[in-house]
Amino acid sequence: CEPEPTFTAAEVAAHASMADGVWVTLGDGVYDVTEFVRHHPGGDHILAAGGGPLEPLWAQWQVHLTSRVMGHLQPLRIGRLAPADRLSGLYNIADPYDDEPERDGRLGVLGARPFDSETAREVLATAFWTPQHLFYVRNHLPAPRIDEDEHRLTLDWGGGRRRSFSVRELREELPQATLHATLQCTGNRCDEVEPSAAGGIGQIGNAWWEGVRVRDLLALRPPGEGGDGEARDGKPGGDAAGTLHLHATGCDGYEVSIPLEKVLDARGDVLLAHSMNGEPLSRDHGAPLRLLAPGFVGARSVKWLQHLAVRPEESGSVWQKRYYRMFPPWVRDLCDIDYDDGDVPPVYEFPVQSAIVSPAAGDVVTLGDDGALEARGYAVSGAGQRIVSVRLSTDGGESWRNATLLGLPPPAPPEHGRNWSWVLWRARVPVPPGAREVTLCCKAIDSAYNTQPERADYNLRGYLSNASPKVAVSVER
Ligand code: MTE
Ligand code: MO
Repeated sequence: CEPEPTFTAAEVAAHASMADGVWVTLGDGVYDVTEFVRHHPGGDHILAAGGGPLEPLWAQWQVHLTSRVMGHLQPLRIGRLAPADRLSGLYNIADPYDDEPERDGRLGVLGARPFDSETAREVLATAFWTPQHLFYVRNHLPAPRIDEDEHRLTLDWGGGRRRSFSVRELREELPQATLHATLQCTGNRCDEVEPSAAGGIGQIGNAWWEGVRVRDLLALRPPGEGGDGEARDGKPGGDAAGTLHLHATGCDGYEVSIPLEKVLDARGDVLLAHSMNGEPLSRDHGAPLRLLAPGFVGARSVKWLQHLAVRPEESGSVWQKRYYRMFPPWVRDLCDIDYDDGDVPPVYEFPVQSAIVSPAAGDVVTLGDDGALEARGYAVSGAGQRIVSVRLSTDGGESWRNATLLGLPPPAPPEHGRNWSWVLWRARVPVPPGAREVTLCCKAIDSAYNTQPERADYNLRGYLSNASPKVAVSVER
């Protein structure tokens, strides 16, 4: 076989744009990734590494760059890097995770780098407002540290209309709104659908958020030339379905989009939040600014918000295109997914959800004199409906008992369709006489009479896992 051509670091460095071609190195290999960059949703990040080593990117994105990516890279190898240049550029890679925030030891850690955790179990069914330091944290990348005096949020309406805002302006000069809303990760309870996934019932929390309504910000549109988000010839812009999208980008590089409709809807309640439960946002929860799209999966509520843009298509980011889409049950391997297929739509709203927080599976419970056990948990509608009832059964659904709903009434009851907070609930559930083992199950029902499925269909990432919860316990009398 032919000897591989050898390239110097300088030759590689001359290929750092789409015009000149995009070359990168990894170890001793030189790769021409021009076409990959053109077609891959994460291509921009690789383009940024163009003309140089891929290792720093690798260090930062370790979870996303797996052996599968290596598989994509191998066929693109065009030669080897000159031995003298092999370590240049690598010697001073800083550990991107060496400046993570301090975290409360009571968070249930699911992943360390990036940090992924569950709300502290002890507050899950007892605190209506989840304290910020005990509220689950889900990061995809290192947590950025932002100087809020310097930070500016840019808003791009399309068509060259742009404006930027300082954090102080957003906090002090624009009308403020308060939002009561549950935030829930797309993967809450994922282990019940895909047992290999790290998860439990704690990727959820509830808080009151303060900030500026994004629709109020959008209303400040400066004059401009028209453009993407613009009505043309009386026809609205937008994708095939005429939908416009709001792209949201965080300082960590994370980006997703949401349909603009949700933001423009006066009842959509999308907030640009700067505080949580009356405290400024902590670093882990997105300081100084984050998006809060209530009723939508947590993934849409972009933290460390840096840029908002109205566009006629969905964001092309990996998180928009490859994650947070609902894979059909027959897809068993990530390699089998055709992301452009209509069978893989993005996930926005969260369906009706509930969980039994106590007892936990495997607990030995002592019955009271009434022959009943005490259960506690949470329930939330997702679509903004009110939870009207949470029912529990210990006999496989033959008989049901209503739980007492412990929702903290806000100063004014939320309007129809704008109930974004969870309710906590408590119930005493009778146990069949003589039973030594019982399976407790529950089911939440919202004001539109949506409820939870008996069983969830399989999906590869365990997303939107909301089947009627079941907890098996032993009974002591
Ligand atoms: N925003 C940025 N910039 N980076 C992220 O990694 N994670 C998302 C979302 N916003 C994320 C982000 C996901 S998947 C979830 S579930 C929520 O933030 C979690 O918010 P929290 O960490 O404040 O609980
Ligand atoms: Mo998430």
